[in-house]
Amino acid sequence: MTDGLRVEIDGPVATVTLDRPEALNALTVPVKVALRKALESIDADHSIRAVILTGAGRAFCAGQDLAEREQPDAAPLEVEVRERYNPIIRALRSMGQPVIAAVNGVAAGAGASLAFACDLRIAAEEARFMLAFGRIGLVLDSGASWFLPRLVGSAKAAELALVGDTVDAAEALRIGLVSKVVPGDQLMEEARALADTLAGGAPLANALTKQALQRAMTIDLDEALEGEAKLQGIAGRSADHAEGLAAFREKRRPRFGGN
Ligand code: LHQ
Repeated sequence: MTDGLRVEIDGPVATVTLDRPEALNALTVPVKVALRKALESIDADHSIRAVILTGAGRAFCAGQDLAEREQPDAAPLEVEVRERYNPIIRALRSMGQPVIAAVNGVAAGAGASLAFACDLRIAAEEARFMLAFGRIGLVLDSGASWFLPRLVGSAKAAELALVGDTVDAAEALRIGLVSKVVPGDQLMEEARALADTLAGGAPLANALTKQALQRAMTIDLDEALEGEAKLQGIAGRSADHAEGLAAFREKRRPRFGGN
């Protein structure tokens, strides 16, 4: 627990909550440092098999804390992005566990980027996404320029990034930015049910699947086919694969041990 960030571990599921509701969970240096550390330590904890990222109060995350940027000792933007934001995005992508963004309210600027970097996104009816960068004379960062065209296609990405319209939850579902929209009071229950489903899967297979899906975004079909063969070799040698086969044979649910 750090000021501005809450991490709760309940069985195989870690819930990471951005927790500065008075500032719509805007990201300060201490929160960014704590978030990076939390993600790295979750990655190293093999008892955790799924992660939920959400926000306290009525927002998911309003992006960079703009008041902090007014401080005389604020790092140059380029340094802030390279040293504070980028490592968080890399941590979300490289951690073995699947990460669900439970988008409870507005996700603006780098807050939207955080949600984009997660493996799955479900949203409350009150959620909305704002590519707020342009409104303050900045460009997309924290991976938004990379994720957005891949999530919604280049035409819609250009519209969202350049026109800067707010995308409400229904539109986010329609364009494929989120995979489910639920009433706000059911969001965490839904996120937990999804996390439990993921946590019941084979951890190594989940981690390798995450890797394969990410690599597939930047390689051609031949490389993808070869990559799948290699990863299948690794998964195929795991105890979890043997357990999956045994469970099928014995007509029972598998109990994956994570090795
Ligand atoms: C905030 C913020 C906030 C501080 C609401 N900061 N206090 C940029 C620079 C550096 C490095 C790298 O990356 C980036 C990337 C970015 O993230 S750029 C984008 C930064 N974010 C924004 O431009 C969004 C700014 N916020 C808003 O436009 C609105 O607050 C939204 C549309 C999100 C919500 O509007 P409302 O529902 O009307 O709420 P509000 O504006 O009244 O905000 C409530 C409080 O939260 C308020 O404080 P107060 O003391 O007056 O109650 C806001 O000042 C505070 N807050 N966002 N980013």
